[in-house]
Amino acid sequence: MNYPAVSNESERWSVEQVAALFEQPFNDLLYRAQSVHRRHFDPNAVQISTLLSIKTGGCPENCGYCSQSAHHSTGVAREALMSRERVLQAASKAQQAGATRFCMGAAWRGPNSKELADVVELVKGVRELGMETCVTLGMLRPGQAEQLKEAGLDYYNHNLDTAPDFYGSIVTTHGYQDRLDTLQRVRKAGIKVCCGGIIGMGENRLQRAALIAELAALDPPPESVPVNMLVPIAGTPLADVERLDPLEFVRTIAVARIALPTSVVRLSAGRATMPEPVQALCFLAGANSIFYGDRLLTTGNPSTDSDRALFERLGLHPTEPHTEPDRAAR
Ligand code: SAM
Ligand code: DTB
Ligand code: SF4
Repeated sequence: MNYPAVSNESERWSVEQVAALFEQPFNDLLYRAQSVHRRHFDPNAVQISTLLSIKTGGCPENCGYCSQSAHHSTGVAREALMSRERVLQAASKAQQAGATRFCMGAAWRGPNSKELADVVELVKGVRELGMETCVTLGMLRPGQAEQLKEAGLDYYNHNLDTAPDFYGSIVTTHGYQDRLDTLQRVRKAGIKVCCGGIIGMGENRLQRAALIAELAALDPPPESVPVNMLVPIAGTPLADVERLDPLEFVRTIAVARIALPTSVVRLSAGRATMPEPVQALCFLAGANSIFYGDRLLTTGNPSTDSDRALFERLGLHPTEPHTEPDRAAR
């Protein structure tokens, strides 16, 4: 088989090399992705995270896909930061249902000092339950990531979302470099990076390749890479964008797996409307994490019962918490 290869997996991928992966016949691409996957991971283990929107709506940013932007009329009401008690209740429920990581999302451009102090307390509380912690709070100012690290935060989620040359068509209130700056602050503070994107926003294949090349060029690459299928939200500029072929989504997962061989790739938003055979192909393509629980932030997700049944049918089992592939063993 003729692979357009970066043979040494730790070499940097160019956009053209990533694009060449997309052009492979589907079977060749999935075979290669599954082979890479098996070199680094238990092929039947899937990491399970539960999401909670701790501060919903009224966001000053204008991300074109987002139900929570104050620039769009989506019917999502603006709420205050959730109380510690409610957050810990939700975390505990998620833990009992089988989640090992609790991800808290806030619709902020970035937190102010009071808001960050409140989140620090939430992180401490969730850690005390014995769960891994992740937060996504928007852009961080110098010093803020260090406070989160001090609280024991495991992961910070901050997505690049799409290709650099498409980002300006999706959001204009902040830029790609702002995202990279926050990612660097998170990395420097010693917090693990969760960074991915959204597929199906009207980008072309080359732009999907450029997103993956950007993610793979982060040094080191993100430990966790969420790949979201756009959930179209009525009232947003992207509500009526043409739906992406699900097989192109599977290809994107496979390409991410090959270009990011030691990252955990999460099959993220979009599962609520994704047929289970397509989800199974995503796992075959190298996805090894999901959001679990009947809600994402403001939209639905498959029920825990249906996910348990799917795992059973596919012979999948949850990953032990705090286990990661050996990144030195490439
Ligand atoms: N405000 C913070 C930020 O932008 O980083 C955190 C919350 S934001 C909702 C987190 C991520 O959710 C976005 O970067 C995007 O990748 C994803 N997301 C939001 N709305 C989505 C949608 N409608 N469909 C798919 N993914 C979405
Ligand atoms: C990520 O990449 N996907 C999650 C999480 N990080 C914060 C959010 C998905 C949101 C889907 C739309 C919603 O429920 O509002
Ligand atoms: Fe939505 Fe985050 Fe953009 Fe705000 S910054 S509009 S919450 S994606």
